[in-house]
Amino acid sequence: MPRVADGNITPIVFMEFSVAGSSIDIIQELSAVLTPEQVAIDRASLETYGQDWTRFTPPAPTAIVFPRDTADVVAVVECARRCQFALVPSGGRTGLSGGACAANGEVVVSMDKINAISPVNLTDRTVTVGAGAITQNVQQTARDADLFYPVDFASSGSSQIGGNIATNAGGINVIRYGMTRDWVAGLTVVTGKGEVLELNKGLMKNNTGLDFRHLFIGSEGILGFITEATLKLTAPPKDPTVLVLGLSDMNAIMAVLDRIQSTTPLLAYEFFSELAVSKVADHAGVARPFDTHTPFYALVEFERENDMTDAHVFEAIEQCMEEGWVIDAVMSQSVAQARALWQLREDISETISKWTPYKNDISSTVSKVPELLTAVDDVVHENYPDWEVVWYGHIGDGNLHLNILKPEHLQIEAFKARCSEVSTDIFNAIKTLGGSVSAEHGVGTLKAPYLGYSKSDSEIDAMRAIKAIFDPDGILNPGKVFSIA
Ligand code: 2HG
Ligand code: ZN
Repeated sequence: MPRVADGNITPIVFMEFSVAGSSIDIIQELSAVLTPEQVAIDRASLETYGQDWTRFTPPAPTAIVFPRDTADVVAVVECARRCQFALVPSGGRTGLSGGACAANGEVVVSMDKINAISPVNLTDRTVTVGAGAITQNVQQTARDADLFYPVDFASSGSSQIGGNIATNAGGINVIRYGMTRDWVAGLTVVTGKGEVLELNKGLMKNNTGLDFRHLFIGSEGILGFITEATLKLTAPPKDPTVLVLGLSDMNAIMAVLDRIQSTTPLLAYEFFSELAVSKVADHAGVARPFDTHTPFYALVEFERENDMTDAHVFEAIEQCMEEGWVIDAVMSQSVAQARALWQLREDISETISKWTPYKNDISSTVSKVPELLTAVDDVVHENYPDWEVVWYGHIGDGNLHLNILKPEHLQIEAFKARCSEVSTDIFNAIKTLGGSVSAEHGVGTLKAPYLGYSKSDSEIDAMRAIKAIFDPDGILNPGKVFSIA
């Protein structure tokens, strides 16, 4: 059972877990502050809601609660403070860093029932949604109003807005539209003290000192629960068109990006390796873009802004072919074809999940990406020359996804142990280049031991002190972001 840390200001260290009362007391208390129907303790719910997509820690929550509104969340937080048990926020649980896992008897707070989507405000160009609203439903609501919510990724059919905000989700359009942070105009949050904060209230201009909205965005549930958000919307892109290019080598990836971007603003610039293509072709039935096999592929998406766009793009591709950077190319002629080409990229993560990959989600500035990729690839290949390494990612914004596939003969624990032997070499390479150990998936539990490779001691101390202000009893998502000492 979880015992939460004392209310010291800093540092907060979550050493061990036990609770003052028994789990039966906790369930009774929760059923009293909510209703018994809002508290689940059946095995299926505990297993489902006790983990995210990392599947690295066995789920072991005490109970799952389903608040219906902000007031319910306040009631749960007050109950947790009074009875001293820990809470784990839960959205669509599509996270890949273990941020929503409950492995130590915590109570999981699911946002599933706080999922209302208000009508779009056409004047403000915003939409206000409950934290549990599914990303795809929000995107559709915007589309129905001839507007666009541009944050998008493969898991948008099940991820929830609250989770996206709590992890500052990125995805495939960051090169053009930025991260989730750029689309949040207002937030309602419940802190670990049970206070309700209305942050920025949907305003476009609001220079009144510190903007706490940005503290809660990307805070991974360690400061409070996001219960509602007002999101900015924009005009949809005109006739998005997709190109898939077969590339000669890694250096060509950046050269091609520079050349195309010099005339045409891009909506997306993604890359993936030949091994990634062979996996989605062989195991997900996705059609190859063309017969030619090349070491790397780039997926380019652009909007047809005017009559000159196609001419500019064709000219760029021709030059890239003359330079020997592009070996083969295909361009979508319809929305359906564009979707089919996107599958080559978007189906990779799910397809390779059956090899329980060791994942890393890393970044550098865009210009340093080739150096980063070479340095990390060298570390991995020196140590595991025979292992399959699948590279892909949002290379146009500097974000690489490294997935090392588990060889069939190796047990999962042995595989994890072998991989963690190279983690420090990988993270040292990232640190040397001034990159990040978590580009878009968050820190959670998996990257917590490595936070120091991307943040200084002073920054981490300040983060702990800020947590202590909003969560003095340390009841919120213990063991996430900060390593357990
Ligand atoms: C993607 O870009 C996701 O497909 C998942 O961020 C990345 O599975 C991964 O490593
Ligand atoms: Zn990604």
